[in-house]
Amino acid sequence: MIEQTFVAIKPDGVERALIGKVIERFEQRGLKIVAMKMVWVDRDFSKKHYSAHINKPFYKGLEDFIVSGPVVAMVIEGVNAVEYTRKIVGVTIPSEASPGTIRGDFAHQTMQHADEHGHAVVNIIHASGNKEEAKKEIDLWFDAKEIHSYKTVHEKHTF
Ligand code: FUP
Repeated sequence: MIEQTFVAIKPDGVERALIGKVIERFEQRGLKIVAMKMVWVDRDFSKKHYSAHINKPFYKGLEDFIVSGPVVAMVIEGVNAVEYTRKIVGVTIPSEASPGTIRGDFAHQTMQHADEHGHAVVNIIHASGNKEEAKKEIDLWFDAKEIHSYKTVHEKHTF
């Protein structure tokens, strides 16, 4: 099943100059980037994106973090793209993310450390958790005209 999912390289990933390395992880797996832009979101937008978390104790720190610098937003397309993208990203808390995943290779923070310092878990990247979230987030971040339909060289030459 060809799906589209939403990914954003968060301010820590952008500031650490990991944009290229993160994008490479998706490209090397054969997933296709069909939309991409750099956006510096404001607090209103953060509340829309993280609407499910607004009433949670960690929301304030999460909002402070996501508005602290620009993010690179993408729509990624491929077979089972929602699930594979989450696999490539790794679990939420870097200290628990497996080596080989983006969070497991480029971050190491624990939830306890973040809580003790009153800030969000800094984990490089966001990826939609399921198909419904992917649709909601793609619609929130991108206009339909910003999402492109094209064939990769593999599609052109092998099908
Ligand atoms: P994920 O789906 O992996 O992005 O994680 P969640 O939707 O559960 O959480 C959204 C963001 O909130 C995560 F990137 C990390 C952050 N968070 C905290 O900072 N503290 C918490 O206790 C839980 C989540």
